[in-house]
Amino acid sequence: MTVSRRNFLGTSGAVALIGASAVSGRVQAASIPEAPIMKDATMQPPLIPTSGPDYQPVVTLNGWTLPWRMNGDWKEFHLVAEPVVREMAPGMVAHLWGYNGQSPGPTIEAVEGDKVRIFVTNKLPEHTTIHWHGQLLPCGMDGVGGLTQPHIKPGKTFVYEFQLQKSGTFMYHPHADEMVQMAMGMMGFFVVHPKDPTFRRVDRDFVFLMAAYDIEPGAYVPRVAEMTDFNLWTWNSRVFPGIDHIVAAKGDKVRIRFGNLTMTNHPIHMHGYDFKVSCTDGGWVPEAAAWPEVTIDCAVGQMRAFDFVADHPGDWAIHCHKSHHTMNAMGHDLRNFIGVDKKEVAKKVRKLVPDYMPMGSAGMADMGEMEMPLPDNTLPMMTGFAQFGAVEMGGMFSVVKVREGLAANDYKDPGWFKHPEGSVAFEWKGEPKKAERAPSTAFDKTKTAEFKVVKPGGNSPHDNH
Ligand SMILES: [Cu+2]
Repeated sequence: MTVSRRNFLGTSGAVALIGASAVSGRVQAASIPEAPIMKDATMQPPLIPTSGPDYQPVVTLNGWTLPWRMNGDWKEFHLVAEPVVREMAPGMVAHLWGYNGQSPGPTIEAVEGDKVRIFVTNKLPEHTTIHWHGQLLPCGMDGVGGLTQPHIKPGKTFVYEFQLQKSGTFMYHPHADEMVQMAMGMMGFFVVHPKDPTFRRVDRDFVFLMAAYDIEPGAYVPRVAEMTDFNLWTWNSRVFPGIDHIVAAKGDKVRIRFGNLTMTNHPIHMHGYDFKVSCTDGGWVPEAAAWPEVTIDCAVGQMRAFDFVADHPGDWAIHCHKSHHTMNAMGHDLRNFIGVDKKEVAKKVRKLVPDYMPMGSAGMADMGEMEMPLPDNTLPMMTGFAQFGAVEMGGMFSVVKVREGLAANDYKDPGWFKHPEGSVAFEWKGEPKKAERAPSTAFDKTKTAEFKVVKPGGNSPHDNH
């Protein structure tokens, strides 16, 4: 793991400790646990539990799980809220706010019944708090700045202590200057595993959070005041082709869990399978009631998990079904030029702008293949290549790769699917048939159209006035 550790026993540690003891008299420890940080957006192997009940740990796409330490019967974690640099896909980084070096922050994993103590150190230039979305806990641990606790001022550390009442799918995010702090990328996943290791157990369990950013081409910092017109739709603050593939062995029971902290809903669609909706942030859907879907909408502030048995090998697309959410930075005021002959106009424009390229006369697919000059730190609107050519996607798109014979906990990219012979759609190369129908007259300009005019109040049989 490329985790590095920070030492909080220096001067900042002393300040942080005063902050912590001022809030909770119950902290037995003389020291704050170390806060591991992550330097890059590489998926880390699942953190297999070494004590307590057994469980199948989750895999965070392009992310990691926060290590903890035991202190008596408390599981102790340390989150640091701070400015981070997040690579959104190779070729583009964003200057965001997050936790422990990345946005989203590390995934927190624990077990139903655990007593968790979470230290939160604020290294942002403004105050913050953390709300534990979906957890049942004492009101004063709920993390709503001003309402349930004082804000955590810059440089201070607060302590949250609560016992995990139930297993399930949760998240954490600030409840202070929310519009700015969530638009800057502050969020993280929180998975509580069942005490019974066999309950709804799967072999592979993937998690991601959805966030939307508005980062102008060439810029690094999101425009936080944007309400609707975002240009980067992300899973774990990554866009296609930068989002990890979801790799599973044939026959595995697989769970995919996600939460939505954007400003709009995301219908998440997976190809090749039907799946069962198994869990929400409110709890487990009883197995007999888990309903089948191929697309599950996730509204703002909701979380969803679905389960399937990976019995169909292949490279199966998984994506948001809103077509504008599978694109990267673009202008939204493009005209539709389909059917327009721009040749004459292009000649004139090139006298002024020699590089001018007329586009869009036959759709926009040419943008998926073309290498246009882009501003620095900007991703193409439609991009990515697979074994048959340009994928013409961006944003919320990835691939579920199901293969035979993968070892347990092997999440390495297995490459593109080797299709069985004769199982790929193919070009028909026979002789074209002679036209059997009469040519259409629908667009024949030589014929005049006939219109029948019915006078208002006339004798039309449909007139019932
Ligand atoms: Cu979407």
